[in-house]
Amino acid sequence: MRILICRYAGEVNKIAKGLAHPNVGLFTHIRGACVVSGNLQTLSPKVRKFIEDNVAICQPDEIHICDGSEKENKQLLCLLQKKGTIMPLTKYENCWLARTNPADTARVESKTLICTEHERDAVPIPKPGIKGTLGHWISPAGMDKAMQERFGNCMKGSTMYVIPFSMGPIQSPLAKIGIQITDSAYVVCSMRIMTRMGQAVLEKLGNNDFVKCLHAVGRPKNGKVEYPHWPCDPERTIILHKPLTQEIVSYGSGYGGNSLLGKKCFALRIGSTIARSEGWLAEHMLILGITNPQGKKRYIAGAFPSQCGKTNLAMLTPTIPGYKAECVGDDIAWMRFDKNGVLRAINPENGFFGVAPGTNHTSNPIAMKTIHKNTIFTNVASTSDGGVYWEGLEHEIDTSKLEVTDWKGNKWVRGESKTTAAHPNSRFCTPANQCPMIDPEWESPEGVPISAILFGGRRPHGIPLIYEARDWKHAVAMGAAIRSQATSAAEFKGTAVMHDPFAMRPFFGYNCGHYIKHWLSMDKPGRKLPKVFHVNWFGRDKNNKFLWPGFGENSRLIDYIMRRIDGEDIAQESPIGLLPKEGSINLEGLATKPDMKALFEIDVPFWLQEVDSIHQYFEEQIGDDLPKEMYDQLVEIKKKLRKL
Ligand code: GTP
Ligand code: SPV
Ligand code: MN
Repeated sequence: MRILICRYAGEVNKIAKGLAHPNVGLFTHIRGACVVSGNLQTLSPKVRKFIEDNVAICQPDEIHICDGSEKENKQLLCLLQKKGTIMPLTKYENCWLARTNPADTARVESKTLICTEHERDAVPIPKPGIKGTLGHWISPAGMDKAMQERFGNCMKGSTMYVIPFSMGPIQSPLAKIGIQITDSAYVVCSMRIMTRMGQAVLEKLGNNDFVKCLHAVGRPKNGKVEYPHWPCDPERTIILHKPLTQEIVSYGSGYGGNSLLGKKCFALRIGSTIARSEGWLAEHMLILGITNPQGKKRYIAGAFPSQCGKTNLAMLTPTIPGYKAECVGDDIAWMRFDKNGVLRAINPENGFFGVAPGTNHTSNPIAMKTIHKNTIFTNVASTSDGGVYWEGLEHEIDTSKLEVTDWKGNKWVRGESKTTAAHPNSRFCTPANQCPMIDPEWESPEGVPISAILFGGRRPHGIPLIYEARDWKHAVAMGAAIRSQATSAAEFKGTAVMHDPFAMRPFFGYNCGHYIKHWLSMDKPGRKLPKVFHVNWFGRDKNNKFLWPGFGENSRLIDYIMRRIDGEDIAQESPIGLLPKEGSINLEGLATKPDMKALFEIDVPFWLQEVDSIHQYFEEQIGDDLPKEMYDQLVEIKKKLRKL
């Protein structure tokens, strides 16, 4: 591998000096910027204009139109290594570690905005005196101003990369194409893992429209770049979305959802607006295939907020005999009813951008098998033998025999250092097709049929392990009422329980009330609506210990769900929905029997308060934009609770 790196390093040098180039003879300049890779002449007029307009603003020195090839990838990795942005992890095959500026480690929800003419199209208007929590709005003039203040000359001295990418398998009728402009080679390499990227996408695109994505890492106004290997501008970071023109503009951050614009910005925020107008759903959901001991296969989708277990469930290793799980996607699902009334889902992504801490051979052996080649790790710790380390690997990596360097680059000693080795939002970016349990249908152009949807959150108290919606309206209310503890996936500190409707609070591309109405409208004659459940793996006992073992043991609930899909009479009425009848969850083989009473207790005072806070939240945050059916559902639950 080292020899290869040197060879490509040589090529990069030659290119930098203008001595050689793969497309020598096709050199072109746009407003003074030299096209160092790719052929501008072959681009459609629309793509060309998009590039030219942004070159005029950003003033890069060079333009690189990405072809997505292995060779290009190696050149960029080599360049990143030379700049000190990434370092090779020699214990594995083609794996890399990036350490970010410590001020750029997560999504910034407070600086993520939706741009529409009328505020109410983007966000619900909260009650007077209440601060809105369901997204942020910016006017078209405000967006123009924000861009003017940030993008002028922002790529001076840098290379502008042009990334053609497809969300969804390129040939799928459900796929959508975007072009991302960025000045970060790290983003290019990550987008190559997370999306289908390169020349094939341009060919599919033809002269059609595409989602326009502009990204720049930015520089602080005072010119002081504290971490030259990871330039960014945390103070002026802004992530803008204009659904009308299908534009995404992101400035100031190189991290995750802020910079890999195909993911949350396109597949969820712009995606949800396209989905509404075309009659489908763009959701923050994993997709899992399950085959039961009788050989019957079903697919299940699940919406849990960030850092609440989607990747882990998507890579489930069932502990109960006879079950087989296969993974279609771990974060995003695009779903639509087909002409037979079957809800079909595709995973628009091509890789996993998964949370590292907590991942180990016991909790997620599949992820561990996926990430040891062709993976970019960000903000994990490294070991002196060229490996990675994070919280959760204590029993697998003997750090007493190794030197550990924490995510900030400082020496770290287990038991002595006061800080964590890895950042809690440190991640692996790894190709989906390396996952040993990837579903044979994961790239199916028409999508996989969905039989059940799970909603869930991280709730230490009061919320049962599983309960089922009675009907579609109840199901929609269940999604709208999701609450979860804050995690480090965004800028929040602490673990306060927050409302997170449909696990989409940070990702709505339009007014949440209208979104809920759209969900209600899915109930049309002739459609086979999936069964809907609420799950909570995160209940805790008096000693703050998890009540449920979770991870592979969640297969016991998947088994229950499969049997419910088959119509087994194993559920019973309760005020909040259908609960499993006693003894209907298979606990065979569990060394320690969980406290099922605690896991399923309906504490009436707790639930009355829960329903009240949801009601208050709906009124204060969504008001008249919330379909009346949602309030009716809450009233109904309250009536039933009072009868207990
Ligand atoms: P995003 O990528 O941010 O959208 O997160 P995600 O929803 O994919 O969450 P992920 O599966 O990465 O899990 C987040 C954290 O929750 C990790 O630290 C896991 O170890 C932990 N976790 C996941 N599943 C379980 C579970 O069943 N029980 C417990 N106790 N923890 C879990
Ligand atoms: C999430 O926060 O839900 C993620 C990580 O999946 S990011 O890509 O940064 O949005
Ligand atoms: Mn996510």
